[in-house]
This record gives sequence, C-alpha cells and structure tokens, in this order.
Amino acid sequence: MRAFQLTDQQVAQFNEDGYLMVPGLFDSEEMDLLYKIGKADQGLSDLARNRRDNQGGVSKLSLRNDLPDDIYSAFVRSHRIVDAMERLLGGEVYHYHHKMMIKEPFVGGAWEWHQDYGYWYSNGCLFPYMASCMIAVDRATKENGCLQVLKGSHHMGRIEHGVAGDQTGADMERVQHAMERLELVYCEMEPGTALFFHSNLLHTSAQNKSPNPRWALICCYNAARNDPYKESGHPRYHYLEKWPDERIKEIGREQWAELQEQMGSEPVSA
Ligand SMILES: O=C(O)CCC(=O)C(=O)O
Repeated sequence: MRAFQLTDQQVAQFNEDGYLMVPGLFDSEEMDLLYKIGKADQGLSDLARNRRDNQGGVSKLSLRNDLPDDIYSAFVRSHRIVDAMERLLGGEVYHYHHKMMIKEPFVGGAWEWHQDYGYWYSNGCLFPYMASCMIAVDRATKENGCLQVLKGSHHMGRIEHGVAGDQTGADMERVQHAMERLELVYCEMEPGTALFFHSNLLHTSAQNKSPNPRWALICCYNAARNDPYKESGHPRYHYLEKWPDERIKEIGREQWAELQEQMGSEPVSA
C-alpha cells in the first residue's frame, strides 16, 4: 500500500481551520483489532481514571506517557500519523502521551471547552507547537458526545483557563464571544477516521446520553524544538522511533491472541 501523505491542500486546511479530518485513515482490520483489544484489555481499564464534568457526568481516560510494545504504541509510532504530524508541526515531533477516551453509554461525561495548550503551557512548553490525532474507535456522533470544535479558534492564541469540575476549562466569556464569530463543527467520525487538531483549537464534547459507547484513542505530540524547560507530568524531548504502518496489524494480532489466551478462550484469527 502506498504510504499515506498529506497533500499541500490538507496542510493549508489544517493551518486555516486548526483541524483536519481524514476519513478512513485506518482500515477495518486495524480498527477491529484496536476495538477488540481496547475493550478486553484489563491493563487499559486498570489505568482508567474518572473525570467529572460540571453536571455530574463522568468520563474516563486511560493515559500513558510511555510506549510499551502494544497496539496503542503501534498507532502512536505509525508513519501514517507521525509523518503527518511532522508536516503539520513543521519538523521532528516526539510522543507527549496517548490516551483512550472512554464515554460509556448513558453516563459518559462532557469535556468542558478548552485548548490543550491551555494546560500544556503550564508544563513548560514555550510554544504551541503541539497537536493531537484523535482516532474514532466507536462511531462518534452528536448523540454519543462527539468532539465539537470552533473552526479557526487556534488563531486566537492561548486564552485563560481555570478549574471546571475535575477539569481545566477555558474562560467562558471569551468562548461565548468566539462562538458568535466562528463556526461550531460537530466532528462526527466513523471508526478509523482520524482528526488532527492544533493545541490551541477550542474544543469540547457533550455528555453521552445515548445507548452507544464513544471510545477514541488520542495520540499527542510535541515538536522536538519545543522541549519543555521543566519537568512535568508529561515527558520532555526523547527520540520517537517510527514504525512501519504494517506493525499495527502484526502487533495487534499478537496482542489479541495473548489476550484471548488470558481470557481462557482459543485464539482465533482477527
Ligand atoms: O474525548 C473527548 O471528547 C474530549 C477530549 C479532549 O478534549 C482532550 O483530550 O483534550
């Protein structure tokens, strides 16, 4: 398969809008493996932490700063994502962290309006040369709390953030005014669709009141030239080894077979 490469037009669109949606970046076998492994993985579930929103909803996130040999790391290290990130951020990037965002049916909580750089700024990152790639594991819709973005809001630069429930939220006076001038986009995504978004893009997501889960894997990167000046809860610059895209399926098949063994069933091919 020809390696995925962003076109100049896609890069220009990201720069203009602050995000870029790429439908079908990952194929059905890759997504099937990520889905099955994610939902069966006790390690991922043990790491999951609750985040309360302002209205009593609870989201979970399972976050890692390291890259063990597993399917999540194969996504993080894939040329498909990392080469695109390096184009979008204009140079070498490293892994800042990755996280499975878990909104369970009926109870899944909202995420307040924020910019990721609103809090990564406090980690000693001098420049907003940071971005994320969100991969839909379940179908993400308005009903189950898909990501919402304010198109072009990254041009506003970083705005003030404060405590909101268990979360850090953006100054709502500014967000309200920005909403009068900028388009609100619901990022509905099929499994395998990827959303690249800039760290200064204002985004939020609503509670999941639907019967359908909304899981997504978010891989976050910082530019190598933006090495934080101090220690924080996320790593400073370290070289990111990129893996061929095929590694997602290879490692996914191995991990799925191991998980099935642990669950006491006969391994079957994915
Ligand atoms: O998963 C979501 O709905 C929101 C995620 C998010 O806002 C973030 O990770 O910065």
